[in-house]
Amino acid sequence: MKAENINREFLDGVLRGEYPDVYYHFGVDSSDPVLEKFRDLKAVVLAGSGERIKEFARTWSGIRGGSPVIALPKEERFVTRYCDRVLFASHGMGMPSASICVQELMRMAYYLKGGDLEELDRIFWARVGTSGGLGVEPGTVILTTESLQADGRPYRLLAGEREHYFDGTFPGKTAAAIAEANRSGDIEIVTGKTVAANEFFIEQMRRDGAICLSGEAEKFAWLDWIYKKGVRNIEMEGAMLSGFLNHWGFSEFAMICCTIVDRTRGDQVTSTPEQLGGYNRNAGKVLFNYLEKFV
Ligand code: R2B
Ligand code: URA
Repeated sequence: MKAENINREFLDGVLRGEYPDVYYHFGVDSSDPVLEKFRDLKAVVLAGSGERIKEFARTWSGIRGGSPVIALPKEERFVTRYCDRVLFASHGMGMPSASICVQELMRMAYYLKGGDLEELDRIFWARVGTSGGLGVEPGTVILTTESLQADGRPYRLLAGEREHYFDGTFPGKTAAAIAEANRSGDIEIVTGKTVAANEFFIEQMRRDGAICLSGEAEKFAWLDWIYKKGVRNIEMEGAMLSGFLNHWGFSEFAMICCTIVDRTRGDQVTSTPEQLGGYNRNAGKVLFNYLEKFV
């Protein structure tokens, strides 16, 4: 862990009991007794939608012999479930939403582990989601090696007038371990870079938005440019996720995204609900095959 990059000035005051930490978007604070049940936390699994979180928690409970599922009460922003050492949380769509989720979960994790950096570093983080693929069949699962913004540069944020850049790489050994845990399966898995766009239409160079700022040639030039950089899918949270987790110094995290459309063939997501369900299940299976070994 990178102790110097964790805001211990604030977080250690919580541990000393000087004030509680309010995880506002989750509707609890650090003094809430429900958190005592989360002390064994070993993995944080993130997904965009609350329904997927509920389904993941049910699946994990089934795998773990009906282990109880605990919910945090507030579901207005993020849906949360805890079951057998895994905290499942939805993050909404896009980096502004997901960054709130990740920061509050990190504060919670720090509190749960009493600020013990070795314990914290044993936590595995994963985002499981959907994405637009580049030259791969829908349903393919992409394991991300590095996530970049749409201009090919890493995630950055403004801190006042200063632009802060984050490291978007994902740990190769975790991606390799996930691939290994799925070696005997029938799901197509590809490793590659991921573009995390700030928007679904304009920044992903779609031509079917209500605003279209790029021509067909420009769109394909961009798809070709990112493909040549090693990008195999496009989504909306990965660069922030790896950026923050690298900043704090975590060693084990991953992004596992199914593709639901091949952007080299079209912009609209025309798959049926059944097909989409199947694609999502692929990403879930890849996660659980690894979680069963890890947790
Ligand atoms: C994938 O899918 C969502 C947009 O449909 C977004 O949250 C993402 O990253
Ligand atoms: N999510 C995205 O952000 N883009 C896609 O094309 C599909 C899912």
